[in-house]
Amino acid sequence: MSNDYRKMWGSMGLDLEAHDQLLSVIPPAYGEVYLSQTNRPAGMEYFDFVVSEIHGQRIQELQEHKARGGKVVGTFCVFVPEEIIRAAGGICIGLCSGAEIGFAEAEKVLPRSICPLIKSFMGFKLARVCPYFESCDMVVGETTCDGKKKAFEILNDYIPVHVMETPQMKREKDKSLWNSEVRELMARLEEFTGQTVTADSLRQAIKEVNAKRLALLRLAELRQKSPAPISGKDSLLIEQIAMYDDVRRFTLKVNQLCDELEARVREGKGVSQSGPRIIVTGTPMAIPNWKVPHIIESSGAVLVAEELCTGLRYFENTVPETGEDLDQMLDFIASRYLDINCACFTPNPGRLEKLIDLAGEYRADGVIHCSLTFCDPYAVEANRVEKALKEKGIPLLRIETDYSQGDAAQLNTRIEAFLEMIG
Ligand code: BJ8
Repeated sequence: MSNDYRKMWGSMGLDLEAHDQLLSVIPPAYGEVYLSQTNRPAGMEYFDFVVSEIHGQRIQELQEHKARGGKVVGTFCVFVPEEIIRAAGGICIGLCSGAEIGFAEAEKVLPRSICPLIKSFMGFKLARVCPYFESCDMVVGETTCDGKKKAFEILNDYIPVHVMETPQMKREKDKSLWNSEVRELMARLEEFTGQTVTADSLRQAIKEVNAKRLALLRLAELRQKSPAPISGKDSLLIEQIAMYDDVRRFTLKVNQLCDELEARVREGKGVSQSGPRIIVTGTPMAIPNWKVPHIIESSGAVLVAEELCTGLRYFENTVPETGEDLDQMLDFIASRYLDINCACFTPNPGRLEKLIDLAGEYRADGVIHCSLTFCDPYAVEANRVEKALKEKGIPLLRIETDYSQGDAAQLNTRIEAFLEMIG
């Protein structure tokens, strides 16, 4: 890191010793997974810098925003409308929850057998190791899966949590419920930040967040080319950084990278020419969870798309910019978010249709369904995914994993066998 941030971390109440441990694991892991890649686009330099400053520059920006009276709002799900947080003057941070550090603390308040993503967010808060979490003034949660919904009750003992009731189905009455939840969130944020959301502030926020999503979509679509001009690991990293970086700067950097990738496509340059093209689908892969993509690409395949919430589900839809007044904009926002194909919905045919379309558009040779251990919605829905893909003749491998490296060798063997099978 370019500066010494210890004073800042100390003033935020971080457990500096535990935090040192966390920071000491990132550079070697990043070096092995990312910096060892060859032929990377020059535009990745910005994203490497963001990781090198992971608890530095961006945290300083958040602290400066707070010093000016602004609020920072943490989220754990792509269902939380970031446009509204921005329009109310807040900064929205997708909290990562992708590492095991803090599990021992988390297990004091949670069962051991719970999804690692939930254990991770509780652990980060209780162990005071995440400066993003410590920068947050409130968290907006949701009632997507049972584990998260109940964990938010506990988290509320440590930080104010507003929970949005996300419907489990997509009928008209569910849409009405969601519309009212979106409006309630706006009222709660206005009260919390002291800023009224106006038609102008919301319109501006919609435009900025749309621009970010469109830049990510542009990047994704470039990966339909063969050879793909960028690795899946690099793309995933960018999708992970999208959750917390400054929106305008991030959008600019992704678009600059895409300009470079377009030139690579014209020159026929890219990653692996001959390896199988793989789509990964399932539960989110929060930073620094790169285990499965690293195994896939180290085995000679190229990851061409992520049907994940740290992937296409986050940016494939935008909010129409034609809303004439606040009310219509809120309706458009509600409807855009309800289109997300999370396995917490029943039934969830949109995800299956999307996967089949993606396999064609990205010329995928196979799909890897990857769910976190103890995640019932995705583990059960894997059956529907398998059935739908089988009917279309698309090969699928199902895996379940957590944040440890304990199963890496076994996953490696299974993934290599799958890749060999699909040729
Ligand atoms: S929209 S996928 S981000 S809920 S992995 S905590 S589901 S037990 S993360 Fe998710 Fe929103 Fe859906 Fe996306 Fe529960 Fe499963 Fe854990 Fe999960």
